[in-house]
Amino acid sequence: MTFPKNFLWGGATAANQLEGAYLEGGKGLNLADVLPGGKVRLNLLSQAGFDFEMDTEKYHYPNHEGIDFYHRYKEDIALFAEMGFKVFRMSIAWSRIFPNGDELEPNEEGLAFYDRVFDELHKHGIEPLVTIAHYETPLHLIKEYGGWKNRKLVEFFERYVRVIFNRYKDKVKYWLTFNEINGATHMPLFGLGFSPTSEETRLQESFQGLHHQFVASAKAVQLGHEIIPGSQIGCMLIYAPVYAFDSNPENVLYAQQEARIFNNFCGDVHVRGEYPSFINRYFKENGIELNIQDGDLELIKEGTVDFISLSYYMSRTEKKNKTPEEIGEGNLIGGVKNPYLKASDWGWEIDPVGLRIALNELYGRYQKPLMVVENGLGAYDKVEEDGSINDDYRIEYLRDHIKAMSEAIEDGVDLIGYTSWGCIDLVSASSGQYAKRYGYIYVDKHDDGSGTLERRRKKSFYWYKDVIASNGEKL
Ligand code: BGP
Repeated sequence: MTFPKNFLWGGATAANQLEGAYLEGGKGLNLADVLPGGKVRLNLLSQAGFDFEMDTEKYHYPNHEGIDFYHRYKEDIALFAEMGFKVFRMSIAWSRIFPNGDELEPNEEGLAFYDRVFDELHKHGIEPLVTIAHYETPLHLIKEYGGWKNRKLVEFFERYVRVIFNRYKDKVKYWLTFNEINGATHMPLFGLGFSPTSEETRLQESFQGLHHQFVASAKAVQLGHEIIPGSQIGCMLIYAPVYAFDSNPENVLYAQQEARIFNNFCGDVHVRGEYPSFINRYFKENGIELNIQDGDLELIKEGTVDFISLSYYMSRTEKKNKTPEEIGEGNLIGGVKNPYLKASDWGWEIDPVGLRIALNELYGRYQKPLMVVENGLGAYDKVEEDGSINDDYRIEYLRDHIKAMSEAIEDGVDLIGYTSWGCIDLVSASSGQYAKRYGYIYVDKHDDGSGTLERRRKKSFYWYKDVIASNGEKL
């Protein structure tokens, strides 16, 4: 295997999915706090007009407790260190720093919490990689301002970013602006913090929201470079190579068009610093008109990212005229079933070769360093009578994807790190379940609310430790 000497091996999480303590330390409510758990979440997420009130009689809200990382971070970080992590991807919950999002002064208790976490990481020689916005827009900004549809959020975000850069300038070098920014048109609620007014307005509202995030991201890159010399600020894309279902040129063209909108558009703006030419026709055909203010395009040009990070879970196979029956079940971004691929228990198609393709596409397009900051298998785990968890399926999945990364490096791709998703079991974002587990570390917590929250090392824990120790040689 070929991994560079200082390759950043580690794991990834997000505040709302593991911290819990949702009302402690002066934290305000955020989007994740009002998303019910269980399969109902996915349906609610994709419908227009989502109701942001909590109904605790009817639903439960797993993100309120998460896996209680807020109180157990020392134990968890010690386990990451035992595996040999070089880097730990986490997010800062905006509403811990600005409980409502629009205050002038930050919440000291929230700031102090992340100081403790970063100090603990450094104590173990682990570099933090921080996502600034990971599906956790403060609820007040959603209810009062309509989320990222509203230009005001650029200003609030800038204030938040300035505060955290100044506070953590000696502790955090690697930053990511918006998690999976390009997923926004599919699920605006997650990334943009609003539910579309109607199906008809979804695209218009989402692209306007994206424009605000591009401006905010560029501003963050500029501020980061100013406040933290030597900082590395990246974008974050959910990347799914798009295959044509067959060699019918109509399908090939369609696959290419879908890939441009989904995979390339946001990357082009973040990395090249300009709206790509292909988007004009798409905007025209879909009746999208952006409100772009003076200076926005210049700012976007000046605030391009230092590296590109991506989540990779699956590829997507496309056909121009697909029937509803052909649409792959569980594939979040549409597409038809690929006859060559098996799927996870949640219907996500497993395709390690697709990761090699993704890395080559991205590096070929931008020639910027890449980091895979999410990848993994959500699966049901079983605790044996002797307490062991033999997750060979997860090891196999990760091994195949790590091999694919090694091949991409051989192909010439500049890949600098890998943080697999959910290195410790946590609440699933799309399904709101504990049962969908990704971790090397098992957490005794279940969807009916039961469980001691005790941590246990799975078989994959020992496997990943060896992978890191051998710099990817021992798979
Ligand atoms: C990504 C998100 C993560 C995460 C992961 C796995 O889209 O950035 O927050 O949860 O997917 O998805 P899920 O939890 O739905 O299985």
